[in-house]
Amino acid sequence: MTERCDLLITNVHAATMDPSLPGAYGVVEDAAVAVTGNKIVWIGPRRELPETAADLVIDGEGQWLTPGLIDCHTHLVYGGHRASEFARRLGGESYEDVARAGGGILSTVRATRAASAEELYHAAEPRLKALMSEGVTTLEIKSGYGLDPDNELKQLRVARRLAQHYPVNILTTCLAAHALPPEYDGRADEYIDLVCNEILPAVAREQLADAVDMFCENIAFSVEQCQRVISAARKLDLPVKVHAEQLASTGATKMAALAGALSVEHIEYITDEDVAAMAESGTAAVLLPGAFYTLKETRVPPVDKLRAAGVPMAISTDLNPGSCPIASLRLMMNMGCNLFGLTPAEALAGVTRSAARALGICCSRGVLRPGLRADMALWPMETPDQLAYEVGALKPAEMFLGGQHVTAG
Ligand code: DI6
Ligand code: FE
Repeated sequence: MTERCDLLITNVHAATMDPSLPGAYGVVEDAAVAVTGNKIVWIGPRRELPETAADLVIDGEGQWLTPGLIDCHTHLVYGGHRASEFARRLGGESYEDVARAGGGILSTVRATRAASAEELYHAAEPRLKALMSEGVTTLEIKSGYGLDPDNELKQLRVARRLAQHYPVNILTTCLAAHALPPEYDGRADEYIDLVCNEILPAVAREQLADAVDMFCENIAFSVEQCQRVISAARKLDLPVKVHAEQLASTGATKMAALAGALSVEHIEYITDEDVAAMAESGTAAVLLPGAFYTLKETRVPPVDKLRAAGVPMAISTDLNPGSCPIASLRLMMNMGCNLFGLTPAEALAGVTRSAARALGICCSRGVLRPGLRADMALWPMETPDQLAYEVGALKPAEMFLGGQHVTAG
């Protein structure tokens, strides 16, 4: 009997990233992939493909098919820029010095509050296009530069609007607990009350966020304050993520793992005990080598220990105006290898399967497997190692979002 499907891609090699297939990339050589609706319905060696009739057949010409890339941690909706802060840091001031002097995140808060939704939307577009042009089909966008009900909602609405106008999946995260706004100076607990009692409920009412994040750090919020934010998120049925141990060891990672967080992010300063807690709770690690590079950090996250403990390691841009104004997920893959010691296959897992874990969407994305979304990129390369090795010239030849052909960026 002849099977039917909407789209059939043949004559490709597939780096499925399916851990149940052999090898670090889960490779199927000389593969075929059948798609019906927005899902993959068959994938395997071409010679095993049942007789299939398709509305559209694409000859992949021996190129490589991968899951669409996932950038699981960005702050790409913001006003202004921080080029002058960059110059100050080059002159010797640290990121913390600048933040404590009222610059840093708070200077972007001033610019974001002053910008209209329309202005924020247009400022975000080139960043989004840059990510998409490199094969990104899913990304996360955090708020955190509004720090009051109106402006946090404004940022999240802009992120939702980008998703309506661009062929890309966008998950949004409310990061209202990112920094203490100036009007709450000296009253951090009262600001956390505002986050828990007003901002998060308003965000949930409008369904503007898929998750809640917080910056648990000496220059931001304490472990106890973050625990309150987590409880408020739980009451609203929102999963949590935590910016943890980027600049110092604080206990944030262990607290987040015990609270069942989806992911902890940055984590340069975590301990062995933290790694064990993450392995136990299934909390993913999100590694952000671009922030490490930009801030000229010297302490690397304990990749060997995370690997040995089987903790999924995602890699992301952290795209933001301060610690990583770099809109390239492929460069982050390269930095993940060169700066943090990942293998090229771990780097690809970090922007596919493990990034999906960090976003809580691994049942639908991040791997090429029947039943999952047909979000895919086709690359003119000879080996998937090239994705972490080359930056700049290697771009996807084709991209598919839910089985639909999309034009990158
Ligand atoms: N950690 C980061 O790397 C970003 N936010 C955070 O909590 C930086 C945000 C910024 O500097 O604007
Ligand atoms: Fe961040």
